[in-house]
Amino acid sequence: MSSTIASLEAREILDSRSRPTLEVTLVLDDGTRAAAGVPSGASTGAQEPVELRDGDPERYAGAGVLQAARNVGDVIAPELRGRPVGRLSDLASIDQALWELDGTANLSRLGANAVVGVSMAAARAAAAHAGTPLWRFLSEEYQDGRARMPVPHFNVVNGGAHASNDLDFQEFMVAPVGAPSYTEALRAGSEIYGSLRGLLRGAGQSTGLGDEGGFAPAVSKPEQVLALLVEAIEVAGYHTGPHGVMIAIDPAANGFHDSKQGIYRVAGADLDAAALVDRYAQMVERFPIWSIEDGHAETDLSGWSLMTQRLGGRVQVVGDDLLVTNPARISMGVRDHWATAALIKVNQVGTVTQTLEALRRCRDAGWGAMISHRSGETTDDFIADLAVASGCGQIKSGAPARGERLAKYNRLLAIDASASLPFGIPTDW
Ligand code: 2PG
Ligand code: MG
Repeated sequence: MSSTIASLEAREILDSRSRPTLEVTLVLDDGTRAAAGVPSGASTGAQEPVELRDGDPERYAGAGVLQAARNVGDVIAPELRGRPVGRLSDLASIDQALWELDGTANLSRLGANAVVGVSMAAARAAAAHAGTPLWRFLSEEYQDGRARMPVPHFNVVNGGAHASNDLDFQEFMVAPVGAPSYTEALRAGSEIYGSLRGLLRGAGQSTGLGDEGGFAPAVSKPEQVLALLVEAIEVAGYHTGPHGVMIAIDPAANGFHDSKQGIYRVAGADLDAAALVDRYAQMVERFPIWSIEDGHAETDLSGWSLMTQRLGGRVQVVGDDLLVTNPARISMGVRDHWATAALIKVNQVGTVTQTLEALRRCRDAGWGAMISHRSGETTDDFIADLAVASGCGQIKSGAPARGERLAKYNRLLAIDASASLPFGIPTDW
């Protein structure tokens, strides 16, 4: 049933922001070969495991990953060689061994970038060895056949840490929740992206792009962007609402939170946590927003609770930097009502096994979950299969533009064409 690991190595490649990252290659004894490209975030949570960077100012301004690559070949490979790969239980043992080998609480010795690349490559090798698509492998062995096509959340306007404009909020996404299929949802995203480009051009605005392929116009008020999105949706021939296209935002509030003064600075206004909730409430009233991620800073737990209490019945309240895909933090969040959903990023917790556990905790708690890319990406499409396998019904992978974003959306197209799966955000998963 299982094969065993014959070789494992990593090379330094570049990500979509022109920063070094890793490509890990794993070969099994039966000749199966699998690779993984490691993503990298810009707006990271303080509790995320740590990427290992060389710090050599002579190379890539210190961002090289040669040491992390050596750790894969010289430290991890000798430990994992000969280990079975073929079932999810094998992957769990490999992931456990990676943590033990690292020995720190945040993967800082081997590097979270090294560890996550090995874990993803091992999962892929297992599926390839079994002769089954990755989504089916993860879904059948672990998620008891709940596979479904996710609603894509297209980040069409970028701000915050992902663009050099004056927008404090990081992401403005359109989500064709009412589309008849994933394939039609992708078409809607592309057409809306096109109409938005036309509107920006018409207004004499820049159509330059941010890190995730969305436009980065010179506007500062989030409400201006939301109005623009509604117009773009309508110009493209769609309607807003639960049977059409909804909006999701990721303010990424760590980025505009002044922790010393306990205030948030939004488009020149100083707001305390409660006033920020009021501002979100007005936005939800005026615009078809269904999901708000990182509406407060990760340290502002009372802000989170207030938000969930006031708006949790109307919109999905998603924790990203707050929860960092960490099963233990998700359980804390469930217990203390910090949010109603978690963003799920494999490299934010370190291994595929823990990611699956994080998803399980969300599901068991009646929470939502959204699978996510990082702002620094490669053409690796792992998260597309993960989203389908989990059955959570939600994914964000940036704009419907640029190769590293489209790799995921196009992989989902291929899955949609090859299998007859339900589409949409499930009420119960
Ligand atoms: C986020 C992510 C992805 P980053 O905040 O949700 O969009 O950004 O990868 O920079 O953390
Ligand atoms: Mg986020």
